[in-house]
Amino acid sequence: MDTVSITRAGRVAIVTFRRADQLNAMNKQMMGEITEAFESLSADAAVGAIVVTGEGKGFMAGADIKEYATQTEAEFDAFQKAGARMYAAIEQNAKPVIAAVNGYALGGGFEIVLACDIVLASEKARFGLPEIKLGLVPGGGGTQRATRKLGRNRANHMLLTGGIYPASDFVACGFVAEVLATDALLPRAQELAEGIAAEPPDAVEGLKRLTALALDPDPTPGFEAERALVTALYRSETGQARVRAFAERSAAKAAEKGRP
Ligand code: CO8
Repeated sequence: MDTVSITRAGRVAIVTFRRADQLNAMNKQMMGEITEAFESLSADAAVGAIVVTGEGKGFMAGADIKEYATQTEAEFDAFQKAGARMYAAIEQNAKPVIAAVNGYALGGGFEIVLACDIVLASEKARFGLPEIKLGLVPGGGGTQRATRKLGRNRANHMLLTGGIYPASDFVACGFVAEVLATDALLPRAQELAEGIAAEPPDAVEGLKRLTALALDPDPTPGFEAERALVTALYRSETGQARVRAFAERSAAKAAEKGRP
C-alpha cells in the first residue's frame, strides 16, 4: 500500500494516512487502500484495537478535490459508492477504532472521524464539513452521522456554514474524549488502545455491536442482545475467573479485618 501504512504494537494496529504533502486528501487509490486496511484488520484475531491517524499536518483534508475535477459522472458515482464500503469498514469494524486526529479533518476526513468509536485530538486538530463551499454536500454519510453524533442543530450549523472548528469545541458534547498536546496524541491513543485490546475480545467486540444496536429506535433488540451477551460472558472462563477472583479478594480483606 502506498497511501496508507499499518504498524503493529502488540495487539494494537495503527493505520496512518500517508499523502502528507496533500494533507492526506483521499483519492481513489487511497480509498481502496483504506478499505483494504480496515477490512483485513477487522478479520485479524491478533488485533484487539485500531488507532487511525494522519502523517504530517493533516488527518485528512477530505476527498481529493483535484481528482474530483477530472472525474466523469460515472467515475464520481463509483467513488461515492466505494466510499460507502470504506466508511462501513471503519464503523462496522469488529475492533474498536480510535481516531487520533492530528490536524485538519475536513469533509470526507471528518466523516472518517464520525465513523470512529472514540476520538482523541491534538490541539492542532480542526474539524469541518465544508462541502457546501464547493457547491456540494457530504457523500460519505456526514449528514447522517453528524446529526446522530453531534445533534441536529450542531450538524446543521457545521453543514450550512461549512465552517472549520478546533477540536476543543467538541469536548463538551462528548464527541471528543480528550484534546492533547501534539506530542502526546499518539502515545495516549496507543495507551488507550492497549488497555482496550487487553480486555476479552468477545466483550470488546460485543460492546461495540451493542452500542450500534442502541441507535435502533426500538430498544428491545438491544436489550435482548445485551442479556444474551452478558449471560454468555458470565459463563465464559474469563468471566468466571474474574468474578470469583473479586469475591475471593473481598473475602480475604474481610478475614484480615476479622469480619465474617
Ligand atoms: N483535495 C486535494 N488537495 C488538497 C485538499 C483536498 N481536499 N486539501 C488540501 N489539498 C492540497 C492542496 O492543494 C495543496 O497541494 P499543492 O501544494 O500541491 O498545491 C496541499 O494539499 C496543502 O494545502 P494548502 O496549501 O491549501 O494548505 P493550507 O494550510 O493553506 O490550507 C486547508 C489548508 C484549509 C485545509 C485547505 O487545503 C483546504 O481548504 N482544503 C480543502 C478542504 C475541503 O474542502 N475538503 C472537503 C473536500 S470534499 C469532500 O471531502 C467530500 C467527501 C466525500 C466523501 C468520500 C466519498 C464517499
